[in-house]
Amino acid sequence: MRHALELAWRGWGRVSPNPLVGAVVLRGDETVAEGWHAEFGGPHAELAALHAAGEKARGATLVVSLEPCAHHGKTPPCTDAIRAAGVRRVVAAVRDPDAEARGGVEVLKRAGIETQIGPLTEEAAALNAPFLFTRQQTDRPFVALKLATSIDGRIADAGGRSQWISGPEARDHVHWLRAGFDAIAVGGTTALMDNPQLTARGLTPRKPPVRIVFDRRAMLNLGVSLVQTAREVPTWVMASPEAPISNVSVLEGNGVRVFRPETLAQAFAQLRLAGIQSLLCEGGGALGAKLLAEGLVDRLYWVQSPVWLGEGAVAAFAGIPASPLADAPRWVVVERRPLGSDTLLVLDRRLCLPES
Ligand code: AOF
Ligand code: ZN
Repeated sequence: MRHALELAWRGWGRVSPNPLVGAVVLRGDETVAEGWHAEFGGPHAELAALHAAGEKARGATLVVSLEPCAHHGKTPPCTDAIRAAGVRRVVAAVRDPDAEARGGVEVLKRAGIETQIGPLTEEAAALNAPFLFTRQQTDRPFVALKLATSIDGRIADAGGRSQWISGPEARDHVHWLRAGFDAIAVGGTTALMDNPQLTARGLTPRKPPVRIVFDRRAMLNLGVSLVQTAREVPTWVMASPEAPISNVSVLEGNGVRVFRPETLAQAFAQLRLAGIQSLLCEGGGALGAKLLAEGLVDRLYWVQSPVWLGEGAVAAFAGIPASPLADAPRWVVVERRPLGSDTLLVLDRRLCLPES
């Protein structure tokens, strides 16, 4: 199963909003074939693995990181292919909560195939957190916040300088990370001051993530590269109903799609309706702190760099209400990864485990 989870990652940037799925065909202890979901709308991982196994699938065990689907979607049901291949046993890490695809285990059981859920259910749930989250909650996308802080939790020095706290390895990793999200967001001040591109580099995503700027007054202007390239890479601005109409017109005239939600919650609801299932917020500090304080962050990608910025430097976690230790929210560690001299810590607010 660990290998199936590793294979699933090969679809990163290519399959969203569908899940990352990997599969292995076993005969006894021997791996006879493997497969993964490589492209949105393409063959599912199970089918790829069964195809690779050929006749060796007969009587074998199929190990897959997500319950096989039982529906006709863009592809026929994997349960049909599993039966036709003569698989004897199916081990799936986690149930599929998708309203259309669910129920594969029951279908397989009725066909006389042995089934099992787990091991590595929690790892598989973390792997597909955005997919599972959006099947549980429909009022907003799965929201991840990326932070690069000093060892003392600061995002900029006392003079506001933040380039660069983290090293090149961490920055490359963030480019790779972007490719798997439907959208990348920053605050208006960050867009104006840092003039970022917010494109995925190092991996070509199936669709470039939509670039979103939370800019209540619609202050972005033509000097900003996000606006200059809005006709090439989708760029949206979340303004407020009070934003000057002249600013909004300039943005729209340059190919920027402008939304005018009243609150942050409404902004997220509008993004979900517009098809965004997963969003990676990259700052700045004010937007990140607001998202955290309002409980709108599902995942934290926290790059910790071994530099001290000390008193007076800008704190990453200001304005979070205090909690007594006994009831303090405790997040789930999803991953710890060294990146050069930095450390990436991936934390989820909770695991989205489907009912089994
Ligand atoms: C995938 N890849 O490897 C597996 C999936 O529209 P379809 O036919 O591609 O079906 C998508 C659904 O199938 C998806 O939401 C999930 O519930 C299920 N399993 N999907 O894209 C895969 N195994
Ligand atoms: Zn399937």
